[in-house]
Amino acid sequence: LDLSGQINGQQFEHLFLNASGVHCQSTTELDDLLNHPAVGGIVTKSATLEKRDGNPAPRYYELADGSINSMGLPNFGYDYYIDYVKQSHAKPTILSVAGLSAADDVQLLHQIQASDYAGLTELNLSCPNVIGKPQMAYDYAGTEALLKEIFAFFKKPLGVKLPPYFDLVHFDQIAAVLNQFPLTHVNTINSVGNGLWVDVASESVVIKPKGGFGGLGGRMVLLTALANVRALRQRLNDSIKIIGTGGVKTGADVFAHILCGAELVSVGTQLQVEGLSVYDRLTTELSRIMADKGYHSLSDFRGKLKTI
Ligand code: RRO
Repeated sequence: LDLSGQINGQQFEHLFLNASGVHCQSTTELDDLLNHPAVGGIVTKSATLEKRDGNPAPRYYELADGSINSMGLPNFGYDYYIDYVKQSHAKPTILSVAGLSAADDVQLLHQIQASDYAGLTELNLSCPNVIGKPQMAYDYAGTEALLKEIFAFFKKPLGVKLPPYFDLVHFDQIAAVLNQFPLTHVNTINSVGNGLWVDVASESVVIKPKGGFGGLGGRMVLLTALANVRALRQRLNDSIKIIGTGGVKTGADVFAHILCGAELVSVGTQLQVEGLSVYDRLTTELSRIMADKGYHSLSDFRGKLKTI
């Protein structure tokens, strides 16, 4: 079976990636992913200009049907990740960067432009957990102005990580902004921002930062993720590929992401829960579904979701 996809002409021999934030903060973790046969490429933890410890623990909590996090961008800093992705790797790399401000974003991208990194970059416009910093991609005019400033000097392959949208007009608005730029891809969705879990026995929240509010991931966000992949695939230029992220627990979930139009699929919470063997299980489950249906490659059904 052909489980490959392409972004900006870069071949991913296998569709699976990690979702940024999970198993990708250290070079050891990134190596683990790259060495796994069922992983097609990697995304780094979003890098800020300087190293950050992130928010106080507990800052990640697993629920029956997903996760809530307010990590607060713990990462080893831009220099650490650019050094890693600049090395020669057998699989494609995606360098995720997240400024703490639009000015930081611009500075990060200037540094990438000036470096000899030739791979993909992904600008995280959707971190929900830095206190006092709203998710940029909910500000359509701000996102447009930022991307205008960036594409005036940035000539390397660039995609963006988006937050989930919940209104059809908002899909129209963000797509109208993104379609103005030569983006290689959008990665959708980031966590569903600022959920709140209440533990009834202890009458308490379960994570410490922000009074318990945090980004939701895992199976509970699958329907939102599929809607975002589908709605953006219907609205974005064909040249902008979609990385489907959110809610993947089974091979059927992966199949659904592809049907909605995903080129590649990321696994976040379920990778955290299950470890790297999740990729073997998902590959087996997806392959069985495809074989049963007589499909040989993802392109046999990618984007071909039927409506009634
Ligand atoms: O580090 C985080 O708190 C975090 C980030 Br940058 C993000 O983009 N998404 C998320 O759920 N957590």
